Amino acid sequence: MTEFTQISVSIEAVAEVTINRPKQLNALNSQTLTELDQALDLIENSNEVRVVIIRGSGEKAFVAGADIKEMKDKGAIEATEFSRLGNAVFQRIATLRQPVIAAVNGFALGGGCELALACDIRYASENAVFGQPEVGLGIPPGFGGTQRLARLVGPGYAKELILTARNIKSDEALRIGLVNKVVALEDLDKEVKSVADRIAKQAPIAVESSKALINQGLDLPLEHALELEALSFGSHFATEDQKNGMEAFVNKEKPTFNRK
Ligand code: DAK
Repeated sequence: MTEFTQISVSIEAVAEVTINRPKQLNALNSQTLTELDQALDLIENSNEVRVVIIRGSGEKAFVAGADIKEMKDKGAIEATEFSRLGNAVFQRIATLRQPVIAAVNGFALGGGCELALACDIRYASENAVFGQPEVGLGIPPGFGGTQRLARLVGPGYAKELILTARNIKSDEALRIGLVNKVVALEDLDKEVKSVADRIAKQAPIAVESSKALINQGLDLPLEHALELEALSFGSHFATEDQKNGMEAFVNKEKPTFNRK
């Protein structure tokens, strides 16, 4: 386990990143974002990590947003730098080669909702609350909320949530497709670990390619995206994982995958 001042990260097949500012409801300041970036360095450079879980510490919040206390006195240049840092870190999560799962307990507001949106899969506890309260603070969402929320739940719901600054509970978040699954708080870690373990057992190169293909394809015309898929598909036939996976199926055995 590597402990930074506000983030801890364990590097193993299922890596766990915890945001550790429970008294401030895990609000993200510049230090938290910088440490998150450093945790991503460790994950990206590890040959061991297959999947990542991000959670907030304590039972009250995943992340209650960007740190308003730190942000409120920023000038235009500092605010732009803060926004660039946040955007770079969140984009890094979204495009990280390994899949990232958000385990959302309690508040996921503003930058917290945007952090969950940057992840690939979102599981929430029944007490989770999602929202983009920024317009009530005099700013638009700044860490990708206007873009990723609209892509995930559609422009209608995204506009309603962002323009009204209304918070929603986990049942509504599930209904509009903002989260994949809602479970009791006491089951959240177990359920998230179970989906992470399942991903970690699949062929790693194929998992990484699938994440990248879905992400990249959504920004391309279908024709180009399908060609990208075909090229990626073909390239997997030069991997040991493909040989092992198909050989094991034919021999009615369990495959072993070595990310080769
Ligand atoms: N920032 C800083 N401190 C926060 C915080 C936040 N976002 N949220 C909570 N805290 C702190 C509280 O100030 C309090 O600290 P102390 O007073 O004890 O020192 C402690 O956490 C506990 O919070 P409460 O006492 O308020 O707890 P309650 O249960 O009464 O209320 C709450 C929980 C989540 C409803 C409430 O704390 C709340 O409304 N928090 C703010 C939620 C919010 O508005 N979040 C969105 C922040 S804006 C951009 C970059 C990024 C962004 C935008 C632009 N660019 C640079 C362009 C993102 C913006 C945001 O995320």
